[in-house]
Amino acid sequence: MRLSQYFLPLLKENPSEAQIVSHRFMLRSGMIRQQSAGLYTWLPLGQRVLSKVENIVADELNKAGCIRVIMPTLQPADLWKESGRYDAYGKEMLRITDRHERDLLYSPTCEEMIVDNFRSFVRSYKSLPINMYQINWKFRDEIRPRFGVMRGREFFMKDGYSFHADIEDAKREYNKMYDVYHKIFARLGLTAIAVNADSGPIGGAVSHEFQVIAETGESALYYDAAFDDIRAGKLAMSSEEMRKLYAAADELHIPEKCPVPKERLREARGIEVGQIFLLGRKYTDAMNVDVTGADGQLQRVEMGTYGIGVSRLLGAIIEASHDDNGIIWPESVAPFDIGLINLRVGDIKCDAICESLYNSLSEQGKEVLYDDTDERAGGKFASMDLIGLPWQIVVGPKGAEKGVVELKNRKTSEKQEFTVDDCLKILLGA
Ligand code: 5CA
Repeated sequence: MRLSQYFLPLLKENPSEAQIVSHRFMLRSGMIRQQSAGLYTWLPLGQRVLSKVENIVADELNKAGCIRVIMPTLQPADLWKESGRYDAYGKEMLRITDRHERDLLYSPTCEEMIVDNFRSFVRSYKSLPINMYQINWKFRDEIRPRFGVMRGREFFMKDGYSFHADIEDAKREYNKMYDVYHKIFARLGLTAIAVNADSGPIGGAVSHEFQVIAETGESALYYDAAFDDIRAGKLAMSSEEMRKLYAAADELHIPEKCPVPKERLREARGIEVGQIFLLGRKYTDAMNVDVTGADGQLQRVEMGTYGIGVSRLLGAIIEASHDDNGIIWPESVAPFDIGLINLRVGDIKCDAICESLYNSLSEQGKEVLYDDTDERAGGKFASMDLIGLPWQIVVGPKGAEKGVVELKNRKTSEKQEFTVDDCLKILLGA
């Protein structure tokens, strides 16, 4: 992508409404624009990252045998009246009436509709288990939308739902999702701590929230100090071992009952990037969902549900990975792999080197943002640092004379000169 032909509306000043660093950098780097409280346009740079995060989430779920669907965001109220949640959900649910005076709502989550789909097709225990998910927009009329995409009103969420013949099988899937979530967050460059949590309006007896530690997080957490060693890479543990360590959300932490001695107990704030729930029969009881069992008798279906805040994850990644100059994207989700800076557009040698790098890298499948504008050097460097691409190639007239370019690693700030060929070799991993 040539910057001169791209749409990258960067902001020079810090927007006054942004109280936390991720919100500030998302606005300044032209990723999002607020349309109204908690509603955002995803500008081109933001859209690219959102898609990459979505694809990683989908990839890991697909590998784990989950099946993708899409359900409507606008839903008939009838289903929600049947489950009893139409009234219970309260003001967070956006209610709409269509031209025929039918009650609709904008889905804040999707248990009712997936259950309705399930019961209209599945008759036998032989079809179980089934784990279906969607990645789709949700609306919750949050009383205090804030911190940008962290607490939006409309937000992008992965919501998964599993159906089982018995509770043991539902627990097995729950544990599997617990592991899959750790894999997903690791691919996004995050270490999440799974804390025991209250299941709230979604319901179910067992629930874990996946929390990314950050000072600006909205949740208070208490956990065994071992998690800090895991986060620092000093200790490796399987999810099974991690499950045995103490970790609780604020509402479930009772100091008198805490099994961890004070000196090993850590208190921190976290960003909840996902939550899983062992639902049991909450919805299948309310909506009468049975299958025929091995003995020919009808039996009630057991469920689990598994959420990930896909749009919130972008904020969490930035909170975890930035410096004073801007975002530092992990390679897995960076909007482009490489920023190519031409310091003297119009100079024959600079232009030729840039064109050749741009073409060679693009042909090899690398995503390159080529700054071919005539902005001054300082501005180009600042913009590239702000948007946080993992690599920058700087092509200036002096180097171009000798056929060398400078390669900068955004994360380490390390800069080194290379011939054009060596630079290509490094970036293409040859
Ligand atoms: N049906 C269940 C599982 S899919 C469910 O809705 N779970 S949830 O309520 O915990 O939401 C799933 C995830 O969505 C949360 O863990 C959080 O990361 C994200 N989320 C929830 N509310 C918001 C919001 N207002 N803005 C951004 N992300 C949100």
